[in-house]
Amino acid sequence: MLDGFSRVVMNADAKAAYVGGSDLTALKTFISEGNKRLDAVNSIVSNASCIVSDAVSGMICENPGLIAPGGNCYTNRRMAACLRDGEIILRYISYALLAGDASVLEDRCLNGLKETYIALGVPTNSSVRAVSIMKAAAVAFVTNTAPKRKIDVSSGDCSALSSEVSTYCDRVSSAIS
Ligand SMILES: CCC1=C(C)/C(=C/C2=NC(=C\c3[nH]c(/C=C4\NC(=O)[C@H](C)[C@H]4CC)c(C)c3CCC(=O)O)/C(CCC(=O)O)=C2C)NC1=O
Repeated sequence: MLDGFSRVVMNADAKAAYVGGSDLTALKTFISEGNKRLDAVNSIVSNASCIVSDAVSGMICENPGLIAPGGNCYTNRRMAACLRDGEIILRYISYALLAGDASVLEDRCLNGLKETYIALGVPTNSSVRAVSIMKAAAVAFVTNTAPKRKIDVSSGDCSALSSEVSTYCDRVSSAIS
């Protein structure tokens, strides 16, 4: 598992080079914008169950066959497994956003997930849809534009963080597609 700093060290070491130039500039920004990043993570995790349940119910509303006999969310056990998977995925996305690096998400969550889903008959298109709803919600929380859940935080430009969290969500979708 890497973070923004260890990633720079690993890349530099691979080239037997000193850390410098644009890498140091990027890390300076990582530090100076650190509080913003912590607020962004906090905004997602303190609304996590709302984000997950909204995404899963949206996915089901669009495709009610999922909760009919034969559907992959049919029975409480599978419904619970689906909600739990949503929580797991969002949790790893939040770790990646905190670390400023996708490796924790890749290594501990996405590695082998597609194969697991195929083996269990979990429909990947529906999972991708749930992730896309979580993405829209995560972006709204990072930019503090979720209409009914605005938090009291000093305002600033969070466009870089919102696109960063979007790339982690996109990474999940492409890993299971
Ligand atoms: C470390 C990270 C980690 C991940 C990511 C993980 C995923 C994961 N999801 C599973 C099952 C599952 N996942 C789902 C999810 C869904 N079904 C749908 O129709 C929806 C599209 C979707 C929810 C959005 C369901 C229903 C099952 C149970 C399938 C079954 O047993 O028939 C299983 C099989 C074992 C189990 O049922 O607990 C694993 C390993 N486990 C982990 O430890």
